[in-house]
Amino acid sequence: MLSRRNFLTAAVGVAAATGLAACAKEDDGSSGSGSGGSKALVLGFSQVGSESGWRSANTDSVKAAAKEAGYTLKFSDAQQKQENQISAIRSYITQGVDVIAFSPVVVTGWDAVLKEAKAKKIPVVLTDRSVETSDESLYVTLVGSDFTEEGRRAGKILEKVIAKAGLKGQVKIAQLEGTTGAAPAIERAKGFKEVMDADHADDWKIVVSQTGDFTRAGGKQVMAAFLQSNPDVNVLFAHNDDMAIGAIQSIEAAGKKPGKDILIVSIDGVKDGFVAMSEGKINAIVECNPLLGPQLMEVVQKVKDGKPVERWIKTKEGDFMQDQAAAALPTRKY
Ligand code: GYE
Repeated sequence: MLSRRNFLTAAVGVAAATGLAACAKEDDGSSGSGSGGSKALVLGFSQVGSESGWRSANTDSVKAAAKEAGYTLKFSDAQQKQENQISAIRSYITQGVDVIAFSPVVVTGWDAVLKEAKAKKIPVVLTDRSVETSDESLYVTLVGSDFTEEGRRAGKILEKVIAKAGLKGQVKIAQLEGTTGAAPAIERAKGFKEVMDADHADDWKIVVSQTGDFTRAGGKQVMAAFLQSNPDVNVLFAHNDDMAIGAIQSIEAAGKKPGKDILIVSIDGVKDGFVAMSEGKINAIVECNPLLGPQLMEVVQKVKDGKPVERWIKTKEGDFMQDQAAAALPTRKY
C-alpha cells in the first residue's frame, strides 16, 4: 500500500551537511532577507510541470512562501517527466542543498535517487503527491491532500448532484483520469469506486475511463472520443477541473449541454472551475488546495533543524455545489 497511509511521527535525524556548504549557491532571485546575516536555507524544489491551474497556483505559492521565509529556492519544472525530476534531484544532491522537496509525477521508481540523497544526508520532503517505496526512511514527510478521501467525496457529492438534477435510471459514468501512475489519479479513482461499490453497485457504472493527463487539451480530446464510443454517458467524473473544462468544449461541440445532459463533478476548485460552475456547466467541485507553500516552508525549517514532524501533513479542504459557485467565486484565491 502507499506509504502515505503511515501516520507515524518521525523523529528526524537530520542536521544536514555542514560540509556541503562548499558548493555554489547562486541566488536565483527568490530568496528574501532571511534572518539577520545567517546563511539562508537552500531548498531544491522539483515541480511536476505546469499542466493545470492547480499546478500554477501551487508553483506561485511555493515561490512566494520561500521568498517570505528568506530561503534560497532552486526551482525546476519537470514538464511531467520523471526522468527530468530525477536529474533535477541529482543536481540538487550534487549542489549540496539543505533540503530537497518534490512533487513526484508518478508513485514508483524513486528509490535509487532517494537513496543517493540519503547517502549525502540531504533530507527529502514530499509535497502534494506521494511515492511508493520499500524504505520508509527515504523521505521525511508528505505535505499534501488525502486523494482517496477526495475520490470518496466526489462519489458522495455526485449522489447529491444526481438527486438535484432528478436523473432517474442507470447512471453511466465517463471518468477522465489524471496522469497514469500519479498518486492523485490512482487514489481519486479508488475512493470514488469505493463509494460506487458500497452504495451504487446496481445503479452506477463507469462505462468508459481513460487518462487526460490532467490537462485541458487531454480532457477535450478524450471526451470527444468518449462521446463517439459512448454517446449515452450522462455523468462525467473528471479527476481535475482543467480536464472537465476541456471536456465541456467537446460536449458542447457534440451539441449537448454540460451540467444538464451530462452532469459533471470534478476536483481542485481553481477559479476557472468555479467560473464554469457558476455558468451551470460543472455541477459540483471537490476542493483540493494547492496553496501548500507556507506549510511546506515551515516543515522544511523543522526538518533542517532536526525537529520531529508528522509523517503526513494533510491539507484541509471543502466541497462546493453549483448553487454556491457564484457566491464563492470572488473569494477564491487560486
Ligand atoms: O489535482 C491536478 C494537478 O497533484 C493534486 O495535479 C495535484 C493534481 C491536481 O495537475 O490539477
